[in-house]
Amino acid sequence: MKSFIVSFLLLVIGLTSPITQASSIVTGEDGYRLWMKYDLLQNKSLRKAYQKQLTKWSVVGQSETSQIIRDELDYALSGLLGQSEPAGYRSANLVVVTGRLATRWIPDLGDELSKLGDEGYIIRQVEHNNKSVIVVTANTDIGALYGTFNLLRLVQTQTPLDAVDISSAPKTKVRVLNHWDNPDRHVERGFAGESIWDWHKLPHYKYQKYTDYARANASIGINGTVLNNVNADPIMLTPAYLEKVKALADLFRPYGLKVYLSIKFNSPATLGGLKNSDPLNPQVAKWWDKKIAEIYQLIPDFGGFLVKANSEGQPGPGDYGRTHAQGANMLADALKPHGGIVMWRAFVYANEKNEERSKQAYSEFKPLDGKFRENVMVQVKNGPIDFQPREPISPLFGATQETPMMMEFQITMEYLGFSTHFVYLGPMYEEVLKTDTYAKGKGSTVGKVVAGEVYDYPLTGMAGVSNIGSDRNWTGHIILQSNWYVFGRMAWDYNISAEQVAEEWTRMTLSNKSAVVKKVTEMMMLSHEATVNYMTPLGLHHIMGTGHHYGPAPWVDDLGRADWNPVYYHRATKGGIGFDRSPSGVNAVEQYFSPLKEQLADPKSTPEKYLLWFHHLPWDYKVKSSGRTLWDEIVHRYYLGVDQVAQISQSWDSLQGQIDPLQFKQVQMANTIHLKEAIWWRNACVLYFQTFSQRPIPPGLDKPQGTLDTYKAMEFPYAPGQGE
Ligand code: BDP
Repeated sequence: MKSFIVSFLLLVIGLTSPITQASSIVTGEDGYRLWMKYDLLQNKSLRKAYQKQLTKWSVVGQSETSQIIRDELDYALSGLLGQSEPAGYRSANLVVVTGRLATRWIPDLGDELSKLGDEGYIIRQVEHNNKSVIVVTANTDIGALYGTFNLLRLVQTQTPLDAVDISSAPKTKVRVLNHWDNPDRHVERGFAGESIWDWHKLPHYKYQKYTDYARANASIGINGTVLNNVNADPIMLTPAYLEKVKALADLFRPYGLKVYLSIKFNSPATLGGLKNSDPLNPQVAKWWDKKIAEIYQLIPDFGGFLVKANSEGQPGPGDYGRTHAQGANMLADALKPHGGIVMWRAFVYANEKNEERSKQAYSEFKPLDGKFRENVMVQVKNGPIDFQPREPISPLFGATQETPMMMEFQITMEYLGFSTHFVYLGPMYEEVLKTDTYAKGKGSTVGKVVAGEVYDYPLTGMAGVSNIGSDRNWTGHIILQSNWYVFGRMAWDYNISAEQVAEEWTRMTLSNKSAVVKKVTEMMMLSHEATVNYMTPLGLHHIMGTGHHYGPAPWVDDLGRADWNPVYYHRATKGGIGFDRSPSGVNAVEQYFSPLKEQLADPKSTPEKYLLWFHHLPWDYKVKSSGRTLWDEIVHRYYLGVDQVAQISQSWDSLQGQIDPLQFKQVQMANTIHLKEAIWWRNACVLYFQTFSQRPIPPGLDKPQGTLDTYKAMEFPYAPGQGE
């Protein structure tokens, strides 16, 4: 009887339980492992070849970094090849060795290594004692770590190693992520959860994620991290927080990752109780001296400071009538004896200046060339305004012979669809880095300027505003991991192509099947252009929603500052659209070198992608590439953008069953949002601009759904990532 009751109850529970079909337990790739998956290689013949070449390995060295290399090799090779055997250096087929000892395997090494500097490396197949050995060597253990990651990348992407011979050294010295993370874990412009730094639990509680973060950065050559927001909270410089910073620095050190902090310029007054924070006040300089000594006491290899000053309400030397150079130099002098640097941001603009916003950074910093100390870099955003989906280059690149311009890219997608739009930023970074400034004649590309190859800068660097958060998959969207990845790869080598990086990232993260690699690479390469098309085609810019920057709001005209309003930027009237920055307008083109200056001065020679950035043109203006009127062309591009997103989404759907189901589903869900939002962008913008153009939607295109009023009425008080 008892067993009958039990069976009956079980039956009832079974019938009412929703778990009837597929299991609710899902395992698979959730994105945590990033591009360091190391799953067993499916290509058997290659796997066999690698097993012969790599299974028996030896890492010569005793440092913490050497141990990290051992751990990584063991973990990676066991995974990729199903075999890993630490061996003595005599019997090993793979040897990782630092410094002159390498001549034991490469007797004719000469000064090859010394030319590669502190971070470069060589990976070479040699004959040694009648057997083939692969040698990874560098001047330092960190260089050897980078080399090891490169070797693993070759295996992960199934590149044969026979006769491998690679020498590589970074083209820029400082390759840093900028975290816009606040002490309360809110990330300004962050769309992947909270800050990964749990300040409250530091210094004692150290998540494994911190170590994995350092590993991931080392794997792509990133060698620094600015832990906190440029809109800095002075609390970061208090003793309690410096202990927390130290805990992270200690974890990151063996991965070659230096720690930097953003500082608030008025800290001497707010934290130190001084009367002011004037950089020429000796008390102020003294306060910084002491504070900096305190930091180095805790963190002997501390990197230095990132400073946002006199920008968007932040305090700065201008508050005391001093220049940016005077402010930066005061900090640089205090950091110098410890080896620290200052990254001083050029993102400054003010309403009161009576100069068009896109021109202000140049006007402010160009005259200061030569006035900065040797341990200062000026960190400038890639475009003259502000991380728009597409901008021409900032005219500051190439304009300063003595002051290093450091590149600042945004990796997080503040203006590009947050973390639900499928946008690979490689093509955008490449477009910027390969643009010719003509600073010293043809071929003076932005990449070369930044790398100190046009002018011999004492310091060089690239910064990327991080898209990392507490989300399990780090970046909120699997595909957006590739933006962290490509930033690192291009900071190391500005010459590398976005396509090559897309392909290698796909192989490491999604699949090595060539059909999948081809498809995903194509989607990635299309994605940035698609986004520009449905958001801001033909050089339109800054027409996003107020404050949060989510979605379209080209109609906004009531913000406190003229240059915060979308209408300031697109200037649509019944007569036409676009911003006249040519000599007949605000003449922003004068800040560029010839022949770029002349090219951009004339709508006929301006690349169409920047047309409305530099020119105000009538709606009937004939667009060269298509022969359409400007109005028709704008509308066509908005529609094209949506079609391209639909194409990406369908293409992704066709991969079902060919990649991990969890990865597949995450991206598929995001694609649904992406398409919906692309349509929203298109409809809202086309309807709005139509009120000026008063022209019909060109034949062959559907009428946009909805009414302008409904789009205008949309509000998003809780959109993620908002600023202060
Ligand atoms: C803007 C962001 C703002 C940042 C600012 C900056 O909206 O949150 O503080 O850039 O770079 O694009 O300082």
